[in-house]
Amino acid sequence: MSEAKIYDVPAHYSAAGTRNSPEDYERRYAQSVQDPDAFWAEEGRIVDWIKPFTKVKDVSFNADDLHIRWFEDGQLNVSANCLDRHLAERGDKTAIIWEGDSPDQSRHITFRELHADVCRFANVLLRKGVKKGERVTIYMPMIPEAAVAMLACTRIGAVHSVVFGGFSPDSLAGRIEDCESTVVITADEGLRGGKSVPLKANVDNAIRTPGGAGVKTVIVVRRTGGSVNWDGSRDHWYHDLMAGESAEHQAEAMNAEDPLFILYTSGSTGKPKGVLHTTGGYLVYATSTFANIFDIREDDVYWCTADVGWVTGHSYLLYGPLSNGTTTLMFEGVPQYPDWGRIGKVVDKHQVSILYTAPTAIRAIMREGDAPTLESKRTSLRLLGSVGEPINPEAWEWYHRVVGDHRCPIVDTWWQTETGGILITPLPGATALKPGSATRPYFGVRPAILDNDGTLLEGVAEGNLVISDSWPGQMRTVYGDHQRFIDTYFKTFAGVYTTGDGAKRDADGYYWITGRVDDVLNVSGHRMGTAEVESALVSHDAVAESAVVGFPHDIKGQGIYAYVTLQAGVEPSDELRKALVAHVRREIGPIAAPDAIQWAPGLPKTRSGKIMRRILRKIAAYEFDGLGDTSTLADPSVVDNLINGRKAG
Ligand code: 6R9
Repeated sequence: MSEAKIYDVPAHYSAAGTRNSPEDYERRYAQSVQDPDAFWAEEGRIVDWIKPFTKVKDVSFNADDLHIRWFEDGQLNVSANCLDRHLAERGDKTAIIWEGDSPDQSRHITFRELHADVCRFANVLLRKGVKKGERVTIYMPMIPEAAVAMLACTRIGAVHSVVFGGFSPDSLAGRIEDCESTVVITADEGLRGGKSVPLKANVDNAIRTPGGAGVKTVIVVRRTGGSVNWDGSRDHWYHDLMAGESAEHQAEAMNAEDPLFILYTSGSTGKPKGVLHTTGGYLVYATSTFANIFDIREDDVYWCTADVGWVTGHSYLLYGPLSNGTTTLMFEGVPQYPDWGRIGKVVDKHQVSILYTAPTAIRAIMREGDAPTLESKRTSLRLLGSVGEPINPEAWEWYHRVVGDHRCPIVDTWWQTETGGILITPLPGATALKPGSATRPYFGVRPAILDNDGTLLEGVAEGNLVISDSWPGQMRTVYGDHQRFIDTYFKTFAGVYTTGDGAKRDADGYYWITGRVDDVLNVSGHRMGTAEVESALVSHDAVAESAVVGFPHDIKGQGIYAYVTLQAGVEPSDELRKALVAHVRREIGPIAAPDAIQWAPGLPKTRSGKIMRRILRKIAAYEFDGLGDTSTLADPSVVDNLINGRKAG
């Protein structure tokens, strides 16, 4: 990040319709942190309240008296905000564009149609005995019925727990058990890249384990028509239940601090945590951030590629867009099917104006060269977004140059499952961009950098990223384990929310996320972000992707171990290995030169695309036992491959 290139706000972008200018940002940001009550009192009105709030914020980050409450005496309903309030003005507007796995399948669903289906399904759930506050597990592919199920839960005040369709029966059972849900909503099969995913069979298997034993009702959407086992006492077809139901339902008035959903996420230790979000603060935050960060306009077609099983699929595929009355595109498939040009082709087909995706997808597409992407025009795009991991400048530049045709600003949005919405991000029209930097805090967000002793660092600094005060979208507890919530986020440093990420702040006040703090290396007493070394490696022409971990080193304390995936068609060699070491020395400095490079045909990634560094650290350390749970990997066979490579090297 030495001499970062700066991309000013493009002239065409500061034209009419843009929500923020540089001056507006500075003024509103200052106001939002000086008087958060006033700022959020006003911003809180962007959603419809059944009973308006009179209290805005009641928060203490003190571990002995931890409490986080927003808008606590207000009442509202999330589904009513996403649907009912748009019917008068936007009833015939498309709410969801569904693009199937196969390029010849797509559907448009209007706000009115979606409203009717959600009401029907709310009535189905009530008829099945689902009560306000009860937990409902949703294990579904990327089909509109997933949105219907989620919204119907919020309509009656049931708490959804969406489990990503790629998780195994055991993982599903663990999550069902943890939140004690008795109702599961699924599909016969999912469809991704032409291959079917046996969702109903996985649910059956989950229910056979002790964890899943409490399930009484399974509602099954027919997606592929593939054959499924059936237990007539428990299983019901979605279309049968929907057929007889009324499309009228009065949304339940929920208290602002009533639970809205649980989403399980992995921590550094123990079983996954059930991150709990509540109703009012979450919705206000998702609605506000979505509108401002994506600079939303009435005719936008917005596409977030995240699965509904991840937090991005909650806040920025579903709730943020629909609450704003924005058309949201839901894609069932994968970027490489039927070919690597698919993303651009979907953009053209539906005239997408905003594309929000992950660096891992960008690198995968980039690896195939420009040609597949250039088969599409992409002239409808106005804005690009990135989320999930630090984006290396190389991928950023490619995304900007090829996908966005030099025309579209990129919002690199930093946030977490725990934060509910985006905390650090550029605002189009307001923020000059630096490739690889998530730039500046959103309104009301107070990031700070602490050293390991908890001392606050001012100005240009690098250290632990913490957030000094609450924002409405913050998680409220770990479901069923409030102590774990306090211990994980409020004990490391007193009085602040600990993110678990490291960050640098530059002379312009821009934040550069360096990766999880447990990934920061200490080489000969120098701190080194793994993301930084990776970014340097990936900036070499031969490299498609890399993952860097620390490993025990006699002299330096920690050495740098790099796993490198080469571009298609590039052969590994000792010369190339030396060239890469030299390249990193050149890019960052001798201190960053990898001590070892292992060629990696694939990296162990979770199905959401996150590299499991824990495994890579073990392999680098030559510890092949106790690699821990590899069940969440997209392709567990890459691990054996890397172990063999390590032994051979
Ligand atoms: C939204 C999401 C959270 C972790 C987070 C950080 C990494 C996410 C990032 C980013 C750098 C970005 N992360 N966005 N790092 N720049 N723009 O991904 O939530 O799955 O909970 O992951 O992802 O390390 O702590 P989640």
